[in-house]
Amino acid sequence: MEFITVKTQYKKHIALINLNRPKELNALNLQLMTELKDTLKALDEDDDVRVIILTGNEKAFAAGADIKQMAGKTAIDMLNVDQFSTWDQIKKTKKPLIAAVSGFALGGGCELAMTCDMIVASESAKFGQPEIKIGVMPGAGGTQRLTRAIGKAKAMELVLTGNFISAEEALHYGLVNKVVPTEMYLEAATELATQIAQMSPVAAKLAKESVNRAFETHLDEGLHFERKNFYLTFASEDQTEGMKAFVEKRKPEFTGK
Ligand code: CO8
Repeated sequence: MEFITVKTQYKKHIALINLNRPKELNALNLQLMTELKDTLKALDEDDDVRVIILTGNEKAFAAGADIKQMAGKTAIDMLNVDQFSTWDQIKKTKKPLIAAVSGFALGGGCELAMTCDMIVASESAKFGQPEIKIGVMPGAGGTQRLTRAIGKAKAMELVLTGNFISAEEALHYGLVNKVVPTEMYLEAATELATQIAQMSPVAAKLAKESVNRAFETHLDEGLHFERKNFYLTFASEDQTEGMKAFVEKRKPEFTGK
């Protein structure tokens, strides 16, 4: 792979993916996105991996889709390339996916962070949807996920002005889970991942799916969906182990079965 690096066992049960086009501020070209999609699919199928962290570098998580690659394209070129099937596949990742963001998370970069389940940000992180400044608009979920995350007023402002918000503002608006000093953002994401990696992987997948359903359906259907997944956890050895361990006053040993 040319544009990402992967550590499958970065820490116990935790995989780390690094976007790695530093000179271009990790601009998301088609090849990078395909590499990312394939990697996430492989990690999703790897039983030793329970949580995935996606990060860039200190200066940039990703400064957006690759403008140079898109500059000469027509609408039909864009339609034929169908890059969004790649994004759709990334959205299907079943395991918890944490974005560790420092520096720029702009345009497609902000959209990619929002496609993850949680965002841990360094205090130098900057989020924005600046597509309007180059005559287009968000296309990989920015108008939808940003609006759901931070509300209509602020999302509209960011999408229509292209202004960036700081990590602290992103925290205030509920876009990110926490903000930490820049030298600690990966460590903080790893701490969060470590906590989740100790839980039942079966329950984590079903719970993630259920939380995401809250954004895709109305309440009754969401509650129904949640109930089915709750019942399903009782088909796992992890449920037996988790409850037995509680009764026996010991730490559970989850296996993902
Ligand atoms: N695409 C391609 N190259 C980029 C991008 C980008 N998005 N961002 C930065 N680069 C390149 C620069 O061209 C420059 O390259 P070179 O050294 O060859 O000139 C290098 O990265 C460093 O960038 P700068 O010199 O500009 O660095 P600064 O620190 O001065 O500025 C900024 C940093 C503010 C982030 C600035 O680079 C910038 O404004 N970048 C563009 C941000 C942007 O508009 N993003 C949105 C892109 S459109 C988009 O994401 C649409 C998503 C739609 C769906 C997704 C489909 C895949």
